[in-house]
Amino acid sequence: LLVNHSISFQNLSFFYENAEKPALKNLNFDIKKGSSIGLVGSTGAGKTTLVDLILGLLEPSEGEFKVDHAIIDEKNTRQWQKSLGYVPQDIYLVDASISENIALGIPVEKIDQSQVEKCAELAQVHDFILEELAHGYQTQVGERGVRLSGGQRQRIGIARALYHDPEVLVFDEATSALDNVTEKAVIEAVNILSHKKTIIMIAHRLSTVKNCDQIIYLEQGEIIDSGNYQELIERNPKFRNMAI
Ligand code: DGT
Ligand code: MG
Repeated sequence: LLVNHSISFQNLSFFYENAEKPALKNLNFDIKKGSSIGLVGSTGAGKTTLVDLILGLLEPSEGEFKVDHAIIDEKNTRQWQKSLGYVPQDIYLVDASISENIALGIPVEKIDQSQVEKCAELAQVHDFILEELAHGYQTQVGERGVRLSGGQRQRIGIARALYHDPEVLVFDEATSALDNVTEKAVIEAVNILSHKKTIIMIAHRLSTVKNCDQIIYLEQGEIIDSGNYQELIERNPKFRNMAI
């Protein structure tokens, strides 16, 4: 159970309470272990709702969400969540050191500092921590510490998701506050890991998902097209417009 971590959605729909329209409508697709998938679509298309289903925070209203052919339910949700690394749209920093924020939930004496720094390097935030923060990894952040910018917080969030070396990485607009050069470096670093990890990347910007094996294009809760970047650019005028 939950060994290969291949994900599948079968006739999946989701309705929020009291909503007139479904937030997701009859989705069918598979994500193979070790592949990278991009989810794109305009605001309100249903991207975060889909991520919340993958994370086991929401249950399908209709149809099925399966991992390795098993429906994710109360019995296996926690087991599934342990294999996930998630970077939300907004990163929450606790009042603690940078190291504690990256190794979130680990008691200070058990933090693997070399793993913290390795993950910070992949997330392109290691140099910033060493060069710009007075006490490096021991600098206090959060409400009572140093204030970090949106892009700095995002990179801490990415390092945090990498710390536990998860099988599956889920990025919800996780690089939206980064400049193009930094975003490209983060994505390249993450793609190096992707031969063994499954990567699910949500984005507004097409450049973020350009190198994904498969891109799913959502509009008003429905998949209106899917394929790799080149295929979609060639056949889908709406997708082409997003690229401009
Ligand atoms: P974004 O983050 O602005 O790019 O938009 P998405 O693609 O992440 O959209 P999402 O999944 O947040 O919303 C999809 C639809 O569901 C949209 O019509 C708003 C609606 N919706 C989202 N969250 C809730 C909620 O908690 N309650 C209700 N009633 N509707 C919600
Ligand atoms: Mg969203």
